[in-house]
Amino acid sequence: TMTVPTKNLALKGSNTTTSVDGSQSKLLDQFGGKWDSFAFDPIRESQVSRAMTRRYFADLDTYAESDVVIVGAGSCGLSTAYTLAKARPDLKIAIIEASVSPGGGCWLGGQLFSAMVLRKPGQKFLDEIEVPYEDEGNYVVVKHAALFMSTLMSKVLMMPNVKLFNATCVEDLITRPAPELPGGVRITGVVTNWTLVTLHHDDHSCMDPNTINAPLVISTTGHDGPFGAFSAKRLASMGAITKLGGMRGLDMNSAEDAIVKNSREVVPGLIMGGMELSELDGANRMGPTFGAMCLSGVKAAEEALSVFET
Ligand code: AHZ
Repeated sequence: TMTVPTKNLALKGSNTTTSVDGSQSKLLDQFGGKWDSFAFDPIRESQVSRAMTRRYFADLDTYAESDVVIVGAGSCGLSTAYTLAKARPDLKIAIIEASVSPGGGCWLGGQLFSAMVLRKPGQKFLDEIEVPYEDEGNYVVVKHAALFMSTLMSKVLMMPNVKLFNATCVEDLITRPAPELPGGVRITGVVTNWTLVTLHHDDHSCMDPNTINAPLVISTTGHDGPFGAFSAKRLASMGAITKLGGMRGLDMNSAEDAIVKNSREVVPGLIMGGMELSELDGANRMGPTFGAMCLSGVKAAEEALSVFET
């Protein structure tokens, strides 16, 4: 049972926590019963360093050849990761997120308000990840957008076949010539760097990147902005697509349907989802309704599943 600390906690010399129903907490017993004699297990600093570096570099080694790279850990990217990793626990999925904190624009609702709106049937994704909501008829409301994002993120991070590399930027795509295919190239992985390095290519020389090979890249980098629409813009600049459509104005009804329906493999080896698609296709934006981001993720994952089935 959860213990709610009362004023007793603040009483000097008190070693017990009283819950609302008056029962004594067992929590302190687990920590030795007395704060005066409390001590953590001893450690040498190098153990901490090695615990982190060994795992990080083992992960870099493991995921240098991935089955899928998801670029961007916003609401669409993480919905994609959840759906795909759950359906195919055998696939090795790397998520590359430029920001230190994953989640993209999904920590708050509209105009930085807390509540998050999803139009139906977006609530089915909330049911799947067990996020509670208020049912308002044609739409549902999650009491805090951060509840949605933190729940989704924790479910994805707990999956053994997923590794999130945050503070890491995709700064190019790996390509192979494919003259027989539309666009003439196949995407076969991503070029990465620590974001702090990416931000300083102009004032430092010789900071070459790293790479991840993967037969499938799923790009969900959001609409244009400091890092947004990365793959759409790069595909245009390398001539793999003829032009960028450019995101249109806000129209919730048409925008959400279009983003979900059009989440697809846009060039061989690269699936695109979420608001990045609006820049590619010239689709409307939807503003602060998030059902399309979840279901675009489901559609992108489904497209990925069909790639692995063929
Ligand atoms: O940091 C970016 C963010 O977390 C990350 N990202 C962008 N470029 C990257 C790169 N390498 C690695 N080159 C990169 N990571 O991608 C994430 C995109 O998340 P987002 O929340 O911006 O996009 P989304 O499509 O998942 O969700 C869009 C949410 C919006 S915007 C909108 C509107 O403006 O009308 N409405 C909704 C629902």
